[in-house]
Amino acid sequence: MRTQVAIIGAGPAGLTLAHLLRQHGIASVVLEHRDRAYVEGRVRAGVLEQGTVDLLNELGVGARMKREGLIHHGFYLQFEGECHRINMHELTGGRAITVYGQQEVVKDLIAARLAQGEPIRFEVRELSLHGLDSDQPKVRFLHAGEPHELLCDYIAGCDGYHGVSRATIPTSLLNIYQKIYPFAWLGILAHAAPSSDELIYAYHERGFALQSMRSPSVSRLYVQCPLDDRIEEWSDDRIWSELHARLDLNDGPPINDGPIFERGITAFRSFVVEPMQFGRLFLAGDAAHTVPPTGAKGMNLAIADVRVLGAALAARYHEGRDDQLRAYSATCLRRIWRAEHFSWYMTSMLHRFPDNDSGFQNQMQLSQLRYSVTSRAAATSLAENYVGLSQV
Ligand code: RFL
Ligand code: PHB
Repeated sequence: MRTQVAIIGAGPAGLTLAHLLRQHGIASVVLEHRDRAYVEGRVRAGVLEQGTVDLLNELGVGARMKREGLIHHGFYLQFEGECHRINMHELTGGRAITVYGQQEVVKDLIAARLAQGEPIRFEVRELSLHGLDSDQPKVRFLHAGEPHELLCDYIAGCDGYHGVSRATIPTSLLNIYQKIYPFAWLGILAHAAPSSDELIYAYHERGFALQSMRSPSVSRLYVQCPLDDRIEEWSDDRIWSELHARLDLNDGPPINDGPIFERGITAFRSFVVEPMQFGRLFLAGDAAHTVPPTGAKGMNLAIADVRVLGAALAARYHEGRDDQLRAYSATCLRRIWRAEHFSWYMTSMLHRFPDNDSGFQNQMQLSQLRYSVTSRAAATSLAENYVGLSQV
């Protein structure tokens, strides 16, 4: 078997890259460890930056997103018993975000790829990468129990934080930066109408909480919880009472309860690997970097990486130039470090830190929150990072 670009992983990064390459007439094969239903059912991100929405539309996969996605022009910061709106639209010259579930994006990308008759191999096993520093790299894997070898020119490692691509690069060649946070998020999906038409990020003495949504009848809600909590320790009653305690205000509508149909606990990690390339292997998305979800940047960064990679590969195949491929890592890392900072900053401002004995940290957070909602300069900085910067 031979292709031009072997893509490891059918998450947002790998699938978007496959569509970008096809647009440039470049052949690729997507190899995915899980089955289709698992990949399409994995509940994660919900906030798409304008740049992500524009790219999905350019690729011709945006029709359902246009119909079902919710366009938000602002979000709320809630603290000290009051809710304050950050008017992103006004502060950023008309930009907005779209609330549309990551698994819906993934479903749309898979359906369009299969309708084009292009290959995605699900349920590949024991995948390994070879000859990365030669000009004929290969991918070996098992599919339906049979061994296969895929020859290619380049490999895109889009296999997420736990994938094999990054692990194949000799660690002595990589700089790794990381920060672990001392808390997690418990996230749910519930059949309940969101009580607010925009997202609410709440700083509360019991811990952070977030009200987001997937549709006018489905709420996506998160509460900060201890790092080692297990999901079985959280009954439905406990989840709702914690959400009410942190999100309800005296003078506003309480959040709406409803049947919970999805729940999970997510640990927080800031992680960057540098460079994002080894020979003919290019890393993209969570394979190369992760952010805590507070800034809603992970999927947007994954898609921003493959936009750069797709253009660099097109320049290589159609103009014989490899300058963009050589600059790939440095180009992406500018945006990645900006998003790392913003995600760390939002996380630090909005959560309760367990080792906060003196209360000094709380005072810093409250002061920063008050500044964010009273100074136009501070609000603009927050808003332009949240909607996504076009220049980094
Ligand atoms: P993914 O989505 O992890 O996809 C990687 C794919 O590779 C497959 N794979 C392999 N395939 C073959 N062989 C192997 N050896 C393989 N190992 C793994 C996996 O099965 C998988 O299908 O990575 P990608 O494409 O880089 O996308 C990254 C995003 O998924 C991630 O950054 C976001 O979900 C982060 N995130 C958010 N991002 C946003 O932009 N906005 C948000 O609002 C947002 N909220 C969130 C989030 C992540 C969360 N969790 C659960 C981590 C909220 C949460 C709760
Ligand atoms: C979500 O809707 O899942 C979501 C929204 C905002 C975030 C993180 C997750 O910051």
